Amino acid sequence: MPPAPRAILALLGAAALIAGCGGGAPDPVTDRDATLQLRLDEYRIIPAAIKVRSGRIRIVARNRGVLTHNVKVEEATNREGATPIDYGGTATMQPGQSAPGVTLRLFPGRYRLVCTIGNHENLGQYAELQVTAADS
Ligand SMILES: [Cu+2]
Repeated sequence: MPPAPRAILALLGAAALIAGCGGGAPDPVTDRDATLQLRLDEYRIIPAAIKVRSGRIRIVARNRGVLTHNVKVEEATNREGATPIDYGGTATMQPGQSAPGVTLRLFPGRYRLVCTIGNHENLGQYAELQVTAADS
């Protein structure tokens, strides 16, 4: 007996979810009003790739998870063992809490958003932030 169409759709949905998480480089979400609206849970920063214009950038984050989380902006470095430069970020949020908006001034370049609590970053709680020149 062939599987019901509903079951096939559910499988396709699951495959799309898997493809959208972690694997490869996701299409960055382009932010136009210089405010990064982030959602945190175990162990993700959503969206996982963001593009924004350089200048004053506001970070607004909400913890939708069951553990405490934060968001820090770091230099994206591939240098082994190098301590990344910390550009600042939010305070630690309890589950269900939002962080007061934090405004940072970022130059064009590639940055990494990470949660610095415990080993959350190693568990996948990070996002890529691309800052483009203001006139691009
Ligand atoms: Cu975390």
